[in-house]
Amino acid sequence: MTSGGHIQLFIEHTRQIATAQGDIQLALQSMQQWREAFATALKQNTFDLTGWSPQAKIANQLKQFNHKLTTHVSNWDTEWHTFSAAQSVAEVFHDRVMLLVFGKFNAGKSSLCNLLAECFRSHGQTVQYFHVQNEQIFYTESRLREGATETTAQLQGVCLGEKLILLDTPGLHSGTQENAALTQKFIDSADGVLWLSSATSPGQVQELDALGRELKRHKPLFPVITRSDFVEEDEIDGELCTVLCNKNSEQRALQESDVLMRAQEKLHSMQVDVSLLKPPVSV
Ligand SMILES: Nc1nc2c(ncn2[C@@H]2O[C@H](COP(=O)(O)OP(=O)(O)O)[C@@H](O)[C@H]2O)c(=O)[nH]1
Ligand SMILES: [Mg+2]
Repeated sequence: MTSGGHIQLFIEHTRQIATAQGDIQLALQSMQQWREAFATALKQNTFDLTGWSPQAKIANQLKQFNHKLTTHVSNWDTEWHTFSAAQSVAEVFHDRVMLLVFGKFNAGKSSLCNLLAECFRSHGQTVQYFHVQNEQIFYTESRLREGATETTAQLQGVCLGEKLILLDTPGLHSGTQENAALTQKFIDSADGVLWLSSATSPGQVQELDALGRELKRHKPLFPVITRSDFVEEDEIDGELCTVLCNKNSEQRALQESDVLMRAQEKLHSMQVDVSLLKPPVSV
């Protein structure tokens, strides 16, 4: 997977990424108009309580319902504004393809991001690491931390070349409250998901439950089996040392087809379009 030819081809493909640039303002405007009309209609059509005895249980329930409905509608604007702050920060990346790197702690998410970043850099591409703090994006030169205990669920990532972004997500729904809006915005605008799991127990499909929202939005799912390697002892210049070797292609193919089959079944049971699933790869 990391052979020079494949990487070169991958980089070429990312350079050809073109995003559809329709006028989003027009679409937003018409959605806003629709929303306002909908809100007015909802507010005008609350239950009429005249004629009900205020002591009647049902009258009480209807009153509560009316109250919930109107407060819910009034909150729409506040929620919209919360997200629009995040929106403007996230817009820096609006013309790129963003992939969510998803998987359990220790699956190898940060390592894969760093590896791909190095490959891009060695092919003369720009690489820019970043993390999100206080609803802001901070760019850094330092690689993502590997093997680190994820105590704070910080969203971090790396821009690969001009068109591709990998988002290294410690957990989809565990973002700290202060970064919640921006984290959610990023996750919402991700275009696809790399689902990493270790070759020691690949494709634990229950992990996909957390991706329900993303998959129902038709984001492609690309399973990656990490740690597809083993340690061998070798003797170099009379000294015993350990060498990390790749698993052979038969072992990889077996795991890949097993993950494919189980993930297909899982997506089917989640009522998600199975064609979103891409063939798994081992790294
Ligand atoms: N043998 C082996 N170790 C790996 C591989 N990828 C990551 N690791 C190690 O696994 C540990 C966890 O990796 P990390 O990228 O931090 O996982 P994350 O928690 O998903 O971000 C680190 O010590 C890495 O060095 C791999 O492909 N093979
Ligand atoms: Mg990590």
